[in-house]
Order: sequence, then C-alpha cells, then structure tokens
Amino acid sequence: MSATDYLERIPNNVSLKDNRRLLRALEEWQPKFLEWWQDMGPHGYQAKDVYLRTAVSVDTQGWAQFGYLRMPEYRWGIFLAEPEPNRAIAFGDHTGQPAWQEVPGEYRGTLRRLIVTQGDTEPASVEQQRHLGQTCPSLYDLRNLFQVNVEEGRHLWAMVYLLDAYFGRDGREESEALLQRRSGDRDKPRILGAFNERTPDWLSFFMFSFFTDRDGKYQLASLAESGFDPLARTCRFMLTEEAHHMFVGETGVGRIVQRTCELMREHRTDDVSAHGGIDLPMIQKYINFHFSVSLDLFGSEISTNAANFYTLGLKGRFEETKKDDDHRLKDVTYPVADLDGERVAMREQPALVSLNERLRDDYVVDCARGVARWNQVIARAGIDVELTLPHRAFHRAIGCFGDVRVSPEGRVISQAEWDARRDDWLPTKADEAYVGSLMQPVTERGKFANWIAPPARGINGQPADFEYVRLA
Ligand code: BYC
Repeated sequence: MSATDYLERIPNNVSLKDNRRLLRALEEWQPKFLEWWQDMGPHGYQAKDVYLRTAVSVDTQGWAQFGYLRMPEYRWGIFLAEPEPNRAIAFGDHTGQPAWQEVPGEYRGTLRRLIVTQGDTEPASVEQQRHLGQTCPSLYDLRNLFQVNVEEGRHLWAMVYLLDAYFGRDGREESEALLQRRSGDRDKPRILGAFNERTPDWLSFFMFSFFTDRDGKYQLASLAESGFDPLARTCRFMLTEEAHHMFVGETGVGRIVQRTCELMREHRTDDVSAHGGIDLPMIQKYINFHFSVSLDLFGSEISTNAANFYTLGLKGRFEETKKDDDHRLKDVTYPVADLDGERVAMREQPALVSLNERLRDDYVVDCARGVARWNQVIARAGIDVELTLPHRAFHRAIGCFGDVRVSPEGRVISQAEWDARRDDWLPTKADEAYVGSLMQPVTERGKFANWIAPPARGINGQPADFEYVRLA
C-alpha cells in the first residue's frame, strides 16, 4: 500500500500525486468544501484553537494525533483501510469472485446512489449541529462536538473521493450537489428524513449521536462488506471514527441521566425541573423521538432495493463474513414485523427482501445495550425507574407502519387516541422550550452546566478541567 502522505495539500494514502486527473478534481472541490464549511459548519469558534484528534495512520494500531488546531485547518483527507490481499466477494451472485477494484459498468448507477445517500448524511449532520457551540454545557463537550463535526466533514471527503475517482463526470456533479443540498431546506433538502430534523439543543445532539450515528455504524458496516473494494476499505476506516461519535452520545445521555438522579435524590423529588434538571420522563420522550426517526433510516421492511444491493454484491449484512450460511439467501426466510389487521405480528418473509429489517434488528439490539447502561446509572442511584426503547412500530414514517398509529408498547391505536396521548410520548413545544431554556453556555474551564454531570474521564488522558477549547 502507498504510504500516507501528509505533506500534500490533501493528505491521503491513495497515491493522489500520481493521479493528476483525480487530484485536479479534488483540488477544484476543496475550496468549495471550505466555503461550505465556513457557511454551514460550526457557527463561531472557527478561529479558536480546539484540542482535536487527527487521523494520522490507518494501520491496525490506528493511532491518532491530538493537538490544538483551528477547525478550518483540520487535515481533511482521504484514508482507506489497508487492502486485504486477494479479497473475494463474500455474498450475492458474485460470491467467491475477486473483489472489484473498478466499478462494474452495469452496477454504476446503483452504486453511485448508495454512495451519494451515504455521503449526503455527513454534511447534513454538520449543518444540523452548527448552532450548538453557542450553548455548550462545557469546554469538554464543545470540543467533542467539534471533533464529531470535523470527522463528519472527513466522511464527506471519503465519499467525494469515491465519486470523483470512479464515477467520472457524473461523480463530480454529485460531489458538487452534496455541497448544495441543505438540511431542512424545503427546496433542496437532504436525502433521508432524519437529516432534515432540527438538532436544537444538546439533549437532542446526544440522542442523535447515540441513535442516528449508530445507524451510520450499521450502514457503514454493511457497505464495508461491499464487493466494490474501494468502498469497503473507505467505510472500514470511517467506522473507527464513528465509534467516538457514539461514545459522545452514550456518555452524554448517561451524564444527563446521572445528574437528574443526583438532583432527584438531593431534593427528594421526581420533578427536577424546579432545580434546573431534565426529568427522566422527558429523557424518555427524547429517546422515543430519536429512536423512531433513526429506525426509519433503515428503509422499508420489505425492500427489493435491499435485495438487489445484496444479490449484486454491493451491500452486505452486518458482519457478513462471520455468518455461517450460503451468503446468497435465495431459499431462506426471515421473521419480519408486519401489520396484521389491528395488531403487529411477526411473519416469515423471503430473507433477501427482508435485509433492511434484519439490519434494523441488529441495530435495535445494540441500542438496547446502551439503554441498559443508562438504566444501571439510575439503579445505582437507588431509583426505581427504567428507560425503555419504544416499540419499533411507534412513530414511524417509512415502511409498513408509516400509515398507522402505534403506542410505545406496540398497540395499534386510533388517530383520536394518538392525538390524546402524543404529548405524553414525544417532546412537545413546551418540552423543547424548557430544554432550550437550560441551554446557557458554560465555557469556564472545568465547569459544567447544572443539568449534566462531568465526564468520568477527560479526552486522551487529560483532566476534565483541561482547556479543550482556547477561547482567549
Ligand atoms: N427518508 O426500498 P426502500 C450516517 C427512500 S447514517 C427518506 O424502503 P432502501 C450518519 C429510499 O431511498 C447512514 N427516504 O429503502 C449518521 C427509496 O427511494 P427511491 C447513512 C427514504 O432503498 C449520523 C424509497 O424510499 N447511510 O452515516 O432499501 C451522522 C424506498 O426505499 C428513507 C445509508 O443510508 C428515509 N428514512 O433503503 C452522520 C447507506 N428510507 O429509490 C452520518 C446507504 C428509504 O424510491 N443507503 N427512503 O427513490 C441505503 O443503503 C439505502 O438507501 C437506505 C434505504 C437504507 C437508506
């Protein structure tokens, strides 16, 4: 493999300097990216030094370099995981054939669409989060937000590299379009639903990083199995960065839960809003919202698109190569949740068209593990409350539950009952206003907003009161 070249304007391990055409395309795109970053990236703080981690190696040790950096100077670059010698396609009709190093002509359009859909989410999330810096609960959290933002920027670079390197003029046009769509814009919205929702406060941000970034983990892991080797290697490296984003989400919500429990015990009340905290039922409503919109990101339960992606060898299952079956799935079934009159029932469906649901199942199990860890925080405080994931049919917009109303327990209900209970289950305008009212910036070293506990440890062995962002 070529060595990582950090001295180039675009750090990379894909021998960019030997590919003049690609280099030119990326050099043309780079100023447009920086312009987008200035316009739509984190508002304020662009000239401040932030203690950031930069990827400097893609080997199995994958070490990263920490240091102060201004965000626009972050070394966005192109890094692919090391190639696996003689890698073969592991699933679908091409199982056993050598992985493709070039795009197979007949799959060009399908593959491009998958890459564009993935790429679109990355700048979208930066746009959604761009105002959060103004209301950070601490310098530690501010730094974590910016780390997530610059890495999402790099993930955009990763997809633009694939488009520019392998899809010619169409690819370059798609790369431009990725900088032109805008989260939440009526005329040119981002492609997937959850990426047009607002992320107005830090509770939403932590929920988004826990639930929506975890969709990213599962989608990237499926694309990391792709028979198109450059996509597989790109996604494998992205997954190492994704882990930190989910850490930010899980520990962020965990610290809020912890602080809520402290306030409950200190003041002997379930209602901590009088004391500037976020009640557990309110946290539950935010879980309900973010879990359900993230479930939609997996697509319909029954999807011929998903079957095609798999059969063509473009997108595999989570941990495809660890599974012990024929990796073609033509003669097997899979249990899928479906609507059976007035109730939700399981039904065996052909496994190939059920692949979205299967990935969603993997995701739900992973989410439940995180919720169990939040519940441990509550149990350790001696409080008898449990947070839960709502039923998968609750508050869905995509797939077979998109047209029905379902309670968090999974009961199909009437529109009238939904209207009467909706505010018990999902954040209301008043809830959002209350959470919004707590969002007062705390930027003094070592200080944390009242509604969130400090982290158990700092970043890279630094203390919690480290100067993670230099404001002076
Ligand atoms: N919103 O057959 P269906 C991340 C469309 S997150 C709007 O059910 P399919 C990140 C669908 O496109 C991971 N539209 O679905 C996280 C299709 O449209 P067409 C992002 C939707 O195709 C945090 C139609 O409905 N990566 O990385 O099997 C921060 C019927 O579709 C939605 C990927 O998604 C929706 N929720 O699966 C930063 C991976 N769902 O064809 C980053 C790449 C479906 O009729 N994408 N539709 O025009 C895919 O694998 C697939 O496109 C999907 C949909 C899984 C998203």
